[in-house]
Parts: sequence; structure tokens; C-alpha cells
Amino acid sequence: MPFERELHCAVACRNLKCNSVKYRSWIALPLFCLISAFGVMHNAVANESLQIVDARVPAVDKAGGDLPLTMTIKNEADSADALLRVRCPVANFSERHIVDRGEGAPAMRSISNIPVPAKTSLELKRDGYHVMLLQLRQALAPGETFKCAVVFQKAGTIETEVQVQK
Ligand SMILES: [Cu+2]
Repeated sequence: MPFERELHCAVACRNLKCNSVKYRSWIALPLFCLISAFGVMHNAVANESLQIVDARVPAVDKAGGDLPLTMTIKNEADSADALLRVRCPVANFSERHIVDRGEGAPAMRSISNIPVPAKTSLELKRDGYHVMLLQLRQALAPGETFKCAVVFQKAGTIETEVQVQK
């Protein structure tokens, strides 16, 4: 996609160079192209500083229930980030959860976001920070995969493939 955009840009630059009689627009478009190409490169670098690996859910044989979604978030950036929300086509809603351990049994609690420290690999898990998929729309068989959009405060939206565990 970035390559296509640059290619399109290069063609536009050349056309204008040939057709234009105005020196000012002759210089303006190449400049615009340069800035545009830089924007594409900058986005690519920004997204690489935060990665999601190993996203998974347990298998479930019927729709309607809730399911914990776990993953590892690798933040190589110098600044902290936060997981704000997750959208998956297989569930109606999702929440960010933390597990509280008090006097009684451990209990899950909904939180507004999951903090992701700088220069850290954060492992989401069932007994710690995790994402809860609510009101599943379908059963999920072992080995199946589906895609989710994970939205971070700084890194923006990152799409990840989720594996249904065996
Ligand atoms: Cu939960």
C-alpha cells in the first residue's frame, strides 16, 4: 500500500512536470510528494514499536457466554501506552479486566484501560490483566482463527489474529 501510494505520487509528479506551465506548482507537488512519502514511512515506524503476539482464546462449544482473550504486548517505545479497547467480530462486547486477590477467592474486575509500560513485554493472562469477550456470537472450535482490532492510546489500532486453543 505505501509503495502504491508512492508510485502514484511519482507518476503525478512526472505528469505535472510535463504539463505544467507554472513553475510554482512544478515545485510544489514534488514537495508535497516528499512530505507524503515521509508520512508513510513515519507511520510504519510508529506501528513497529508496539506489537501483539500470541493472541489466543480457549475453545468454546456454544455461543452466548464470555471468554478471556490473552496476548503478549511488546512495547519497544520509550513511552508508556495503554490498551483502550478491543473489537472482535465473534463477540458483541469486550471489557478490560484485572484480577483482584483479597481475603476471599480471586475476582475479576472491569477497568477502563490496561497500562502498557515503556520498553516492556506485557503478558495478558487469565489471572492478571486480560481482555474479556462478552456475549459470544458463535461457538469457537480448536484451531480456528479470527481477527480483532486492538486500540492503543498512542500506537493506534493494531489488527491481530487470534488463535482458538486446542
Ligand atoms: Cu475477565
